[in-house]
Amino acid sequence: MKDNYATVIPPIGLMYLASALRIWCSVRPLVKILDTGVDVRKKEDITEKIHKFSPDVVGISSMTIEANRALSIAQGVKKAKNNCKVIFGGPHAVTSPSSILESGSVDFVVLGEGEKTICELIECIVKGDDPTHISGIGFLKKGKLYTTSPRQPIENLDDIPFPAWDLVKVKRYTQAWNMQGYLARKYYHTIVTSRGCPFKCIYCHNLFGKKFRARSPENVVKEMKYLYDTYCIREFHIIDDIFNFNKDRVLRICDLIEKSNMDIRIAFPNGVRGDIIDEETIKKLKSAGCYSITYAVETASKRLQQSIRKNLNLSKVESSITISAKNGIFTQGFFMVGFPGETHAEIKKTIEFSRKSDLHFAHFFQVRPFPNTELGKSLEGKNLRFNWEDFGYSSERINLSSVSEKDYNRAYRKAYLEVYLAKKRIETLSKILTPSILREFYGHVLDFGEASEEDVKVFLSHLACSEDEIKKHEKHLNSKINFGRC
Ligand code: B12
Ligand code: SF4
Repeated sequence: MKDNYATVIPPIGLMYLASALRIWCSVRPLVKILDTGVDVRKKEDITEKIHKFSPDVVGISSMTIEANRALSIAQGVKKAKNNCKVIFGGPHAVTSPSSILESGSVDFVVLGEGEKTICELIECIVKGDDPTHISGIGFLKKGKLYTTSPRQPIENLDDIPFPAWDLVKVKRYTQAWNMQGYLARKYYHTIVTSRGCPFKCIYCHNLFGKKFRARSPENVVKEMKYLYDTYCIREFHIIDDIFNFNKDRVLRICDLIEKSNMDIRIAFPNGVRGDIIDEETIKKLKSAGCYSITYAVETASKRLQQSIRKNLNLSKVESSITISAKNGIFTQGFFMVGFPGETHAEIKKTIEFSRKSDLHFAHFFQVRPFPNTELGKSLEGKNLRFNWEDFGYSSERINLSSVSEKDYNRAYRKAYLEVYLAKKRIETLSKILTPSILREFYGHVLDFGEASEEDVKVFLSHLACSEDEIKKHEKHLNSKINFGRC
């Protein structure tokens, strides 16, 4: 099951588990996927569906941000069928196994990579065996969390069966909001070509371990070709942890795509490390169909790059952004503000980096310490409020920076104004976005940044379009923005 938030992408994790169960699990269970992002949304309808299907086991996948709803669904499952076993997996299971089990509606948590674990666990449930010998799981023993030995990662990813596309409505995800907000082609699908990342960012959830494990280029392109031929998929979003860790593999994937004669577009909504990619690779990606790359820069402060252990080489990533943009690739950047002890000058440096860069779009996030990450652990015992009940996008942030609450929130909102009111960005975006999308987009940016009338004038003065269009933009923005706040 997947929760429903603004962005809904194919539940690739569940699709992998379903295939593994069909092929690897000796009890050959009948498997269904219920995606609460696109199939059913209301809790009552979900419970109703479960009641009708009457499963022996329900597996739930959830990120931490979706945890509340996932747990209430688990509760609904137990109400619909009390003897149904509930297994909880995905990022939140790793983040907070105890709280999931203590909710009373979940029997097992699966920690990390799930294909092998789910098969063994289902076999164990069917046979009524003792689960303590199954690695990679957690359950309550005498009311306390008991975790078994860690699951060894699957060494050869080519061994994992392809995701069970037949269990979801593949084309329907095109109608949902995807990770980058737009598509170059009508039908797209996500694809995972590698797992694990050797870097050590302190805010990372480290789901797939520190060893980079990669599918062979042949296996990756075989999957693409299958989706191309069977489901008319013409665009792929690659969502690895670190797709470009091995340059030769990237070049080989590009070669095989070109040889396959598939007419496709490729986007990287995440998973490309900006300081280890070079011009040759960027050009090669472009000729294989890549039209969009998102670089996670996070902070432009060298001190913070070290303290968060991302250790990104800032001048290299800056140049990768420029090379990508020059090669006609749409470039986006992710930035984080509010790291422990971050100063106002450091926040400004990050904003300035994104403003001056050749990025088309920049996204800013406020740092949140998740339990069980290095960052979360370093703050344990500091009496920080962490309210699962209210853990949503709009819920209150914890300010770890050295800047006052008011200035921190102001700087965060202003970041958008500073970046998007830069002359070169307005000129570029007004050439590539349709006038109505541009209006809509700037309406949101200016409103979120609590823009003044002066800011709107700056925007209008940098526009590269006709007088008539400028007037239309002005009218739209003036009606959208709540100047009263400023
Ligand atoms: C795609 C993606 C998104 C997408 C879609 C997420 C989704 N619901 O599927 C979007 C863009 C929405 C997204 C948003 C965010 N994301 Co995100 N995202 C990812 C990403 C890059 C890939 C997820 C994926 O499909 N992986 C591939 C599949 C194969 O893995 P999987 O789903 O985890 O499944 C495997 C195991 O987890 C396990 N498993 C999973 N479910 C289950 C269920 C059962 C029953 C069992 C047995 C096993 C099991 O088995 C599967 C196969 O091995 C991951 C990083 C990563 N490498 O996973 C981050 C990640 C999931 N995201 C993360 C975060 C923090 C976020 C944000 C909160 C970031 C932010 N500050 O805004 C937002 C949340 C926004 C929101 N409101 O939803 C964290 C999650 C941490 C957490 N504890 O929740 C991750 C892990 C990144 C990281 N390395 O830290 N994200
Ligand atoms: S680069 Fe990404 S996947 Fe790797 S450690 Fe950092 S946050 Fe995690």
